[in-house]
Parts: sequence; C-alpha cells; structure tokens
Amino acid sequence: MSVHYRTCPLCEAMCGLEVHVEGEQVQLIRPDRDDVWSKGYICPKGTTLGHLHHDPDRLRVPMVRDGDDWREVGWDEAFARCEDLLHGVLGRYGKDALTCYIGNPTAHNFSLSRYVGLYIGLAQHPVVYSAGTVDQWPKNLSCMLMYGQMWWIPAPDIRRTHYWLVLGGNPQASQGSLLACPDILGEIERIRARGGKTVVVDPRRTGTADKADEWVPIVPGTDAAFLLAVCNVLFDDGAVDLGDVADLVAGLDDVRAIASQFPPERVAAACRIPAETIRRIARELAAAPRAAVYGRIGTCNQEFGTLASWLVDVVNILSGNFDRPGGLMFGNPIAWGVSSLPDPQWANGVEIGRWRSRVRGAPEVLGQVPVSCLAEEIATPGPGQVRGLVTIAGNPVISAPDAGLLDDALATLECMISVDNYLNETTRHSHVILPGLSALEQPHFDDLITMWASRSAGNFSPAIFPVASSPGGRPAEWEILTRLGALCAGMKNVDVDVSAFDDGYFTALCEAKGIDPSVALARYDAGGPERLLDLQIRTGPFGDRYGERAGLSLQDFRDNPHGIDMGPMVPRVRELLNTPSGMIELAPPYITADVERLASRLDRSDGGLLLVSRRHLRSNNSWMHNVKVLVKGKDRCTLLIHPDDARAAGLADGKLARVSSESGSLEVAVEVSDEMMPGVVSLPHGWGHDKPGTRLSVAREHAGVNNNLLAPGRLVDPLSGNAVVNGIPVEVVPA
Ligand SMILES: Nc1nc2c(c(=O)[nH]1)N[C@H]1C(S)=C(S)[C@@H](COP(=O)(O)OP(=O)(O)OC[C@H]3O[C@@H](n4cnc5c(=O)[nH]c(N)nc54)[C@H](O)[C@@H]3O)O[C@H]1N2
Ligand SMILES: Nc1nc2c(c(=O)[nH]1)N[C@H]1C(S)=C(S)[C@@H](COP(=O)(O)OP(=O)(O)OC[C@H]3O[C@@H](n4cnc5c(=O)[nH]c(N)nc54)[C@H](O)[C@@H]3O)O[C@H]1N2
Ligand code: SF4
Ligand SMILES: [Mo]
Repeated sequence: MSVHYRTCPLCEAMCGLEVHVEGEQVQLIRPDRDDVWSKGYICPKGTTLGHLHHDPDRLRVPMVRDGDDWREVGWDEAFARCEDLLHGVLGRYGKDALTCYIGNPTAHNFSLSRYVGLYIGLAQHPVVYSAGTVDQWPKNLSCMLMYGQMWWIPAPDIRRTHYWLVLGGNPQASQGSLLACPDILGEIERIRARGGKTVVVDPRRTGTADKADEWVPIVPGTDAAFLLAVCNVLFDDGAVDLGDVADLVAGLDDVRAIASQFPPERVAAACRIPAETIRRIARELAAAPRAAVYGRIGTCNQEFGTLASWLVDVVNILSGNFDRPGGLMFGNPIAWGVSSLPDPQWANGVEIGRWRSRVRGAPEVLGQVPVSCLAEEIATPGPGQVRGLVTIAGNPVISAPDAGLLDDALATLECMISVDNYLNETTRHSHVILPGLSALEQPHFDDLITMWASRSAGNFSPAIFPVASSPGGRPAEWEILTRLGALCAGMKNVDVDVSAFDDGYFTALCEAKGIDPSVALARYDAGGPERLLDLQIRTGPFGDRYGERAGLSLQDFRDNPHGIDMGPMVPRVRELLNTPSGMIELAPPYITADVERLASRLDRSDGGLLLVSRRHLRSNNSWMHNVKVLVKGKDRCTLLIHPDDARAAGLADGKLARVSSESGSLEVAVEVSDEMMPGVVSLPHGWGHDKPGTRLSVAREHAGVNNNLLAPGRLVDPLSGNAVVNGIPVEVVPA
C-alpha cells in the first residue's frame, strides 16, 4: 500500500487529498489533514477520483466513428483521421468553417489550462466559443472595463471579513466560485464567531442561506436594482468612503448621479425586498469594520449580468472595502498563469463589437460571442457556415441554451473532434474522440483559480499512475492540443513538431517575464506543463528568478507534499491596474448606458413563474453522474416549487409537472418546498443523460432532464452576450 498526497482538481476549493493505492488500485481517498491550504477539508466528490480513474466507461484509447459504429484506434490512426477531417473542411470551405468550444474542466486540468492558449494561438479560428458565456463573461467584462484586466477578478477576503453579503452564489453546493477558499460554510461560522454576519440574497433558501445569519429572497434578475439602491443609501447617508483607493477612483460623480435615481422605495417592488431591508443592509455594510460583497453565477447568468457584476465591485469600493484585508481583494498566486498577463490587444482600452456573428449579428465581446450562436452558425447555410468543430472538455449539448437545437446541429457537422474522457451527449456526434488522462494519471498544480484564492498557497501533485508519453504511448492533453492546433492551421501530421512548438511557447513566456530563454531552456531535460510550471513559480512573486534571488522553484513543492503557504491576500490594485487612464473606472460608459434598460425593467411585472438553476454538492456540471456513489439515493433532478405555487398549479410533491418556456418543454417530478420564494421555480443543470449512443452506464440510469431545453438562446445579457439561464419565464402544469 502506498500513500500519495494530491490536490483535488474538481473545483475551486482545491482540497488536499490522501490517496491510498495498492498496486494499480485506489483503495481509499481521505482528506489530507496536513495540507497547508485545506487542512483536512474535503467534500464527497474528492473521495471519488478513484471511481473516475477506474470507471470502465472512461475512454482510454482514441475512438473513431464510422456511421453509428465506434472503433478503438491507435493514436497515429486517430491523428491521421483528424488531419483528413480538418484538412477536408479547410480545403473545401477555408478556415472560417472551423471553430472550437472550450469547456469548464479546461480551467481545472494541469495540461489543458496551460496549453489551451497555445491551441488557440496555433489554430487561429476566427471565432472561439466557450462555457464562459454561460458563466462569468459579465464579470470578465466589468473587470476589464474597471481595472483593465479580464481575469483579475477580485474576491471577498472572507477569512478576515466581518460582514459578508452573498448574491447568487451557493457555496454549500458549489464550494465557491471566483472565490477559492476551502470550507466556506466553516468561514461563515467563523465570521459569526468574531461578531460578524453573513447575508444571502437568493430566490432560494439555499444550504448557504441556512448557514448564514439572514436570507433575503430576491426576484431573479433584479440584483442590479437592489445594489443601486444600496449605493443610493450609502450616498444619502454620507457613508461613502473610498478608503485606501480614494486617489485611484475615476467616475464617482457619475455613480452618485445614477444611484440618486434608485432609492430603495423605487426598486422594492421589482426585487420584492422591502425598502427598509435594503436600507438596513446598506447601513450594516457601512458600519461593519470590514465588509465584502460577493456575487456569483446567479448575478451573471441573468438579464442584467454585467450591471450586477459591476455593481458588486462598486458597492465594495464605495464602502471603503476594496483592496483591503477583509474586503474585496485580488489573489496573489505563487505561480502566475498565462491569463494573468496583460493582453497586448487591449493596451489602449477595450473595443467591443469589433466584429459580429454571421447569423444573428451578435457583437463580439472580449473575443467571443454567445455560445448560443453556435447552433445557428452550424445550421445556417452560406459563406462562413461552421462545418468543423473541436470540443475541448465541454458538453454543450447539456450546458448551452437551446440545447435541442445544438444537439440537432452537431449531427450535421462534416468534422467534429473532441478532446474528452467520455462518450457523452456531445461527443456522440464526434468523428474522433481523443481522450485525456485521468486526474490520477497526470500531475496537478492549479493555475487560473489561484488568481482569486484567499491565500497564496500552492501544492504540486505528481502523477500517481504516470502514463508514458513516449512515441507510440499515450499523449498528454498538452500534446494533443498542440498537435490539433497545428492541424487546424493546415499543417500535416508529419510536419508537426510538438516539442518545437512547446519550446517556442516557453521562450515567449520567458521573454514576457524578462528571463533569458536560452539560460532557462538549458536547465530542462523535457518540456511540457511541468517546465512551464517551474517558470511560473520561479518568476512569480515568491520565485527565485532562476537564481537571481532567494526564492521558490517547483523543486520546493516536490519537497513539500502538503504544499507551501506564503500568507494571506495582500493589497495589489496599484500593481495590477491596467486601464488606459491608470485609474479604477468606477463608471464605464459602456456599462452605465445600460441603466436605462434596468429602469424600464422596474415597471415590468412578470406575472408567471420564473425558472432558475441550481447545483448540488454531489454533482459537477454534467459529467460526474456516472459515479455510482454520487448519484445513489433520492432523485435530485426535481423542480423545486413553493407550496403556494404548487397549489395554484394543482401539483403535489412527487407528481410529474410539464414545464414549458418559449423554447421548449419537459416533464419532471415536483419537489414542493418553502425553500423557494413564491413565483420562482428551480431545476438543477447538468442532467439529461437519456440520449442514445452514449457510453454512460450509470448516468443513463439516473438520466434526469436537461434544463437548457427551456433556455432560449436569444436571451442574453446584451452587454456581455452571456446567457440568461436564470429568470426564464415558464409555465408549469400537471403532466
Ligand atoms: N441552465 C444552466 N446552464 C448552465 C449553467 C447553469 O447554472 N444553468 N452553468 C454553466 C456553467 S457555470 C458552466 S461552467 C457550464 C459547463 O459547461 P461545459 O464545460 O460544456 O460542461 P461540463 O458539464 O463541465 O462538461 C465537461 C466535459 O469535459 C469532459 N471532461 C472532464 N474532465 C476532463 C478532462 O480532464 N479532460 C478532458 N479532455 N475532458 C474532461 C467531460 O467528459 C465533459 O464532456 O455549464 C453552464 N450551463
Ligand atoms: N458540486 C458542484 N460544485 C460546482 C459545480 C457543480 O456543478 N457542482 N459547478 C462549478 C461551476 S462551473 C461554477 S461556475 C460554480 C458556480 O457556483 P455558484 O455560483 O455558487 O453556483 P450555484 O450553486 O448554482 O448557485 C447559484 C445561486 O444563484 C441563485 N440565483 C439564480 N438566479 C438568481 C438571481 O437572479 N439573483 C440572485 N441573487 N440569485 C440567483 C440560485 O438560486 C442559486 O442558489 O460552481 C462550481 N462548483
Ligand atoms: S470541495 Fe470537493 S470537489 Fe471541490 S476540491 Fe474539495 S474535494 Fe474536490
Ligand atoms: Mo462554471
């Protein structure tokens, strides 16, 4: 029996695990109590990495499809097929006909997170789609416009705060998002223990709300109105105090003028929050010695996603809680990632709408258009029609709005290649599936996520079951991505030198950090993500800069299997600010122009029921329902509905309801619960595993329904193009 220490890569909590292995078999996974970051915290998913590794349905060899038949093939044959397919599309239609979709695990995977940038650089797709436009695009946009950085997203320093206002996030299930901190529910208890308070604003009384001191139900999509009213009270009370960043803030008068139009009384009815509650929360926030406002997916995947994302930061700034301990702060990663480098294309400011999508004319935002455009770009004939698609760790047939349209469209592609570990609802349409390694077969060290981590900590996990990537062996995903990128660019397999591209990439990143690449390159026997990680650590804030100073390198992490902790968050805005003005732009005109749309929303009454999404601790988006221990027990894919609404619709607990929206309808069992506010119903996302032709033997038995069949693809936050999957008008009747 051997014991290995490693970080769980599944979510942003980055828990330290102790993995017990006998021979080739994982016997047990339990929390690593000595992990410097998570200190023994873990959730049920972390104990299932062995189940994922041993899952007989997990793909281990490339798969090629001929009609309905799948064949397992060797890597050379798989890449030869990719070359034929990609070059066929390039030859017939040109590169405008090729695109890619990048999914969520890309941010959690050692190779993918570090090399997806190289893939994009090589492939030169004119349009790239990602799960980002059903997730955090509004926050990327507000940060880009306010700070000049799209991935430096400030997070609440909950370990030192006294007042935590949470909007549209449920860390009890998600374990935190754009907020990396283990044991967030424990932090809520610790806030209370030091005399502080946590308030959760959510249409559902979530597990987090239950743990918090107060639950404030809110009508989906009205967070921006609520936050503007909070600003209004802060100004009105003379409580605005910018604190340490006072000399850095531009646009304060504009925000004051806007906020003056939104007294609590004006927004109360639309939000369904009493004016006195809004006023009290604003005053509690101002009075707290340290406070932090946090908004997550409920504030992004909604009608006013960008306004709400912007206002979360505005309230932190106005109340003097920005860039200071206990407030909203930037992370300080030990190992910087590519996303942390300022993007040269926006050195003189961001331009939105540099091009538009072909079919609906959606403006480009930060290089992407809504993922819901993909189906129509495939289905609509004409020059520029998409004929070839590469999916990288994504399952858009479940995760993207208008799911049914996309499912139909993918079936018509002339070339579809997926880098994925499962034959699922999306990849069943592929012509070639190139499987990555399991989490235990590859090293790990988190990348992007550490940009909003509550401490500067890091932990390197060597592969437990290393897979030889020798010629003829199994390539790691960074090699797959590099080769695919080159094939998309028109290169032939025989001419692709993966190591040469890797050296070029490494060289460019050395230069970005002021390191002589020839000196650095000479130190390594091999390339790939470990070499890159060593560079990231050595040229990070605590690194040794290849001997220029005392500091850390990857070797220090190899020597410390429980990780290294370099301390709490520190003020960083002066170092990171990258706007053309050199100031924090508190009132970017592109965003404030949308206030008028919000004002008109206040007079609208929705009448019927609004659908929102939810997560569960034992799910992970769409792809972990094949783990038996996680899906056993009572059905979780239910429609949560308030007793009054159930009564009005003639529905009782456990009965089947038909839920319909303008884009589709489905049947699902009802769960009557007063944890929903009246007028709002909730379905989990990530289900709907009943499609034919997949290889998901466990998930198929717990299929559930795909809530994105109900999400209209044209419903987007117009500023960011982000999907509105929360606040969808639906009709609910007995089935
Ligand atoms: N209605 C509604 N829709 C939503 C949301 C919602 O709240 N409501 N949430 C949205 C959000 S926040 C997100 S992030 C998206 C997620 O959307 P996606 O990223 O499209 O979907 P996932 O379910 O995360 O699918 C991950 C895919 O990666 C594969 N995979 C897993 N691990 C690996 C790996 O290590 N390597 C490779 N190559 N493949 C791997 C899985 O088999 C699966 O096919 O969904 C969005 N959609
Ligand atoms: N166990 C588990 N963990 C996960 C995931 C998972 O699928 N399962 N997915 C991961 C991913 S990709 C992400 S992005 C994160 C997301 O992490 P979170 O943002 O914490 O996601 P949710 O748990 O879906 O919580 C969103 C909450 O927003 C509420 N909400 C909906 N609409 C509105 C609204 O208009 N206003 C307000 N104020 N609230 C609203 C919902 O009721 C719900 O409680 O979780 C990550 N972690
Ligand atoms: S909370 Fe669970 S899924 Fe997330 S990192 Fe920890 S063990 Fe893994
Ligand atoms: Mo996400």
